[in-house]
Amino acid sequence: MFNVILFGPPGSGKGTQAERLTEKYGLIHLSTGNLLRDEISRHTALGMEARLYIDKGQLVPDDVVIRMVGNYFDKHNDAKGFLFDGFPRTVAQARSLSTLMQQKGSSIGVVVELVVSEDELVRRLLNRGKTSGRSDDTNEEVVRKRYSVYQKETTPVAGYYQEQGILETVEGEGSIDRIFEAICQAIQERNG
Ligand code: B4P
Repeated sequence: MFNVILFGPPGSGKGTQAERLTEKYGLIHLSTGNLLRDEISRHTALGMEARLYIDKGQLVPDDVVIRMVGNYFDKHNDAKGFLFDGFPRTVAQARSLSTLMQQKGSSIGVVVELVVSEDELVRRLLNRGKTSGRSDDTNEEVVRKRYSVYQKETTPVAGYYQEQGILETVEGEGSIDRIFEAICQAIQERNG
């Protein structure tokens, strides 16, 4: 089992690259953002709770996200590997993921961090907001709040994986194809 984490700020292209990577490597795509939006569209209790946070640009509480990820794992026992997109977003989530991996007798092979400037992120997300129907992409204040939450709560996760020696950094600005190639190279170096 080879597991990859795609890491980076909101709008850095995690979702965009994840689609291609899962196809190329036959991994199961675990996007907590997609799972939460699915819960919201089905009007579940979890979705209703999550929406309160997402609409304000805040993170959904760790216990809610971790439970949801655990359930998703249970449904994919035969996976040959996972691509984590947008998870973990806090050090508490990273520690829970380590425990879940140990229980499966597995580990994270590589964490690929996409680096993009704040101005480019805001531009991309507001642009997506014109067509996506995503309420968290239409308001510049909410978009900037997401970035400040990322800096405060999520960037320490990079340090957590740096200490484990599995963090790779990729320039996330430029063509989608070129960024994809750079990510594949980082994965292949670790997956021999
Ligand atoms: P997510 O769904 O994870 O989404 P994201 O961070 O906004 O976007 P992503 O980085 O995937 O960008 P994308 O490829 O789409 O999170 C949404 C919310 O859910 C969070 O704010 C939070 O509230 C909640 N949440 C999710 N996971 C959570 C967790 N683990 N814990 C707590 N809360 C959680 O790209 C963005 C745009 O850029 C697209 O329009 C794309 O076309 C464009 N783009 C991509 N690559 C480009 C390139 N190279 N050049 C130009 N444009 C590009």
